[in-house]
Amino acid sequence: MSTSAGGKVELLNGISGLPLIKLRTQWSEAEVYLHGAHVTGFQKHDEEPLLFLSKESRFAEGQAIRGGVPVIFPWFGPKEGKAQHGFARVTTWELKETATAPEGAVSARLELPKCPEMTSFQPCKVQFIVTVGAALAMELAVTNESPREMFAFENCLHSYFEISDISAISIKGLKGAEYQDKTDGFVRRTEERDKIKISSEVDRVYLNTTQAVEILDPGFGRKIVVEKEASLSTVVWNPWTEKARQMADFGDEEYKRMVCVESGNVGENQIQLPPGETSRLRVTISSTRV
Ligand code: TA6
Repeated sequence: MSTSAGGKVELLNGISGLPLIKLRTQWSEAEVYLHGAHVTGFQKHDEEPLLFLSKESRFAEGQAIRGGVPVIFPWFGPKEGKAQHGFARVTTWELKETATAPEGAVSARLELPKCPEMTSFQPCKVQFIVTVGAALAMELAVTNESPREMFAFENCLHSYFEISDISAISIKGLKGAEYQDKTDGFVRRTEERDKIKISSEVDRVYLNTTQAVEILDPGFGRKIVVEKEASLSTVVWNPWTEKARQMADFGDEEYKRMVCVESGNVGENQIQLPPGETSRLRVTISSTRV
């Protein structure tokens, strides 16, 4: 499928033969696996990749892809006896529609099938829409199909960003936000820095913040901007050396080339969705030269 403005969408076989949607535009290209509705790549033609993907990532049923944008639903973090970060990212989604816009953007709409794990939850409909142009726009739409019950869930687009070096970057946009420090027993602190530098393991859940976040990367001469809608939580994570070594699907040195800035509603920001209503978590990732 292609447009007059050069947009093109193809369904291919990706790594390990997993179905992959390739989206190409005049500005950029992106890849989305049906496995987890997982955006594994987004790159503008004249730039370094915007998303990090581990060279050690697994591409297998039941395994989460390490990098890109894991879709976290319906819970964030561990849950007794269940897969960490929910089942959406390890389920094969259905491709419902692809579209090309006259100006050249292209999009794909995927739906989470009514898998067994879903039916043990509230009846709900879950869709993920990826729109590729000069920026990467993603929407996780959850509709509560119960006639009477509220639907309480967490959601998060767990974006891994490619950076020149962890020592070179700084993160702006979280000053004044309260966060839980997962490296220190979830103790609550307030972010006092305008520009956050990372020089050890960082795992922070910033709460009640709707601000856009910027990753300033002088090494790549760019600023990455993460804008979000219908999201109160921002998570910042870098595993650093010890955690990097412990992850089999992550290179020991790869912590230097990535940082996660994740957008969603987790913990006390979890969503309480009334019957019949739809939650639309939207994240737009863009970059500019600096
Ligand atoms: O979002 C940060 C985090 O919750 C970290 O605590 C770490 O567990 C990371 O997610 C990766 O989780 P995963 O299950 O993908 O290994």
